[in-house]
Amino acid sequence: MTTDATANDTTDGFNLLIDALKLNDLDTIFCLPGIPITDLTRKAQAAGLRVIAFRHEQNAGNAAAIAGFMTQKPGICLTVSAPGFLNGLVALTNATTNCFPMILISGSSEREIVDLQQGDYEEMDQLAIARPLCKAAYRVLHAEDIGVGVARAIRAAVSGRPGGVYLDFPAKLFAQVMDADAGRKSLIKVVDPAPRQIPAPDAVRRALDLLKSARRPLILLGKGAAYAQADADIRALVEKSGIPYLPMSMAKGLLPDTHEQSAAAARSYVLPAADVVLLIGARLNWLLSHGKGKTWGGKSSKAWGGQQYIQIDISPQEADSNVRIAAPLVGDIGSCVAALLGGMGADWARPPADWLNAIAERKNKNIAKMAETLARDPQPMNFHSALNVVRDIIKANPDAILVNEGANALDFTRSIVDMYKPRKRLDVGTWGVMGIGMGFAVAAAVVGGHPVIAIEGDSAFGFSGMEVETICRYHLPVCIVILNNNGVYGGADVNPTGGPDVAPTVFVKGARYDKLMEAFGGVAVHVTTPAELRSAMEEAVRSKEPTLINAVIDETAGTESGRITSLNPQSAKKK
Ligand code: FYN
Ligand code: ADP
Repeated sequence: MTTDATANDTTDGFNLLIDALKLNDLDTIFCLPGIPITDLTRKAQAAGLRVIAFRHEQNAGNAAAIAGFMTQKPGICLTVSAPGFLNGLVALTNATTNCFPMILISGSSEREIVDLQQGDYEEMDQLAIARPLCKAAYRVLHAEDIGVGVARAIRAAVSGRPGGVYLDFPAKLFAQVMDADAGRKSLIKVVDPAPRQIPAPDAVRRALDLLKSARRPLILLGKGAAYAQADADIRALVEKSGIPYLPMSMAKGLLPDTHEQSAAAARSYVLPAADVVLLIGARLNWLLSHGKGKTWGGKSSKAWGGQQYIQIDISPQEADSNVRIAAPLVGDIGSCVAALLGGMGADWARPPADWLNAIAERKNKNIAKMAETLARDPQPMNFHSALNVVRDIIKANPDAILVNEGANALDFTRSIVDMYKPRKRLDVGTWGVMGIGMGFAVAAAVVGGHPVIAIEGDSAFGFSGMEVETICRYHLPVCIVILNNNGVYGGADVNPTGGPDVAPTVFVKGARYDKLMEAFGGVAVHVTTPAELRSAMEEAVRSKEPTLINAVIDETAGTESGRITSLNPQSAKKK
């Protein structure tokens, strides 16, 4: 027992949970202290765990989720009961949607009171509420079951399709005492929590035959491919096959975005034009037009159709979710990619030159158009001129971790800022959710071991901005750049009534978010030009000091919701 047992060689729920986490190499807890877990946070820190306390549980949960994505070990989020649990539940659900492994542990009311609805302090049937929103949910009532509970939660979080797990700890469990030796024996060190899932040889053969038959093949890399940490084999598969690839946003960097086989700058051409698409850890959901070019209005565009899909996924039921999958390859990405590589003879033919040339033509046109836009230097700055600086900073610091959220701030960063290494771009993911920024930034700094650069829309930053204090408190190497255009999407809307209230999407004009960092002792910078932005970012990366840069952006720049403006239904004719 690594934690001090009580006098007559007994242990308790506090120590059993701490020891179960340590036994399974889970050394960091993201939390917000309060009833009934305050003492647990103190004991965990005293036992040598890293305890990172936040200002809102949603941010602690997001931190745990992205720590899971980055490490393949479930991130641990610890909250108080009821409202704290509910705040953490948003992150747990988002983690499950994104296939990030995390465990939300919440204190709760005693069963006998909850089940009789007798009106306890923060009474809530948390287990019942969590169950439909996460991958698995368990409650532990007895100290001798804590070892099993933690083991089940770990295995559920990382085996198969990773996801979020809820672990319910009624308050009295923490103080339950048991024999220390029996306690030691009750703990479980999980063996092989995420077992390899080897694809069937006939499925590998089917996939290779279809890929070999393609005239216009395309490889699509999703965040599952980034999570799998099979980086060398994935790169080998792309390069050996010679097939163009398209990275989804969190798969950027699996191969450098500047790679000659990247088709990212010809996205709208390659997706409908490809005849065989190899999906590696990517779902055919809204981000991929459901595999049929489904426009946001629900109509399928004529350009799509006729594609044949090969889908590598650890989830057997993912195939056919949107369109027919001609060659499902079920297994873990590492095993599936290795099997494909093993089956590709030395004589594997590269794709036809006309396909590669057609892609190069469109790619070069878009790159030239982008270069022209990036070369402009408007005053006030727009997204392009500011992000042209960020592009250079990331190129000079490829190990830096980029956190990104917003609408225009997200979409323009995705296409302008090239990534060079895997798992370095952390963003809004499958749900497109706002509010992940500071939780992701804290976790990236804590577990990533490199400086973090968070590129934030001013609206997006507002969801988790109070964690600037957390970033300063732990003195984390986080540089926050707020692309401040005075509102949600922009600051140019007006109240049509002419009344005193500003339009719903408009913020305080000229807000100085940098003052927030000043309030907590970090480095605060206000910039209005690319040169000022470059200098401030270079200093932040050099100094590794918590920094917030308030970058003034033209309030008319950008569109409503960025590249998904059409998702925001608008009245047929503007009044
Ligand atoms: C991409 N592009 C480039 C480059 N990279 N041109 C030049 N150089 C480079 N490096 C081109 C690309 O070919 C596209 O042009 C265009 O830029 C956009 O590329 P992107 O962003 O990859 O593609 P697209 O069509 O926007 O992707 C659809 C999408 C994406 C839904 C996957 O928009 C997305 O992930 N959106 C997330 C939205 C979200 O979650 N928002 C959060 C909250 S919204 P063409 O090929 O000519 O089309 C709150 O309101
Ligand atoms: P993106 O949004 O980047 O397209 P998605 O989140 O839609 O990515 O898809 C990720 C897919 O990867 C999920 O279907 C998930 O089941 C799968 N996945 C995650 N980890 C692995 C793994 N290790 N092996 C195989 N598939 C995986």
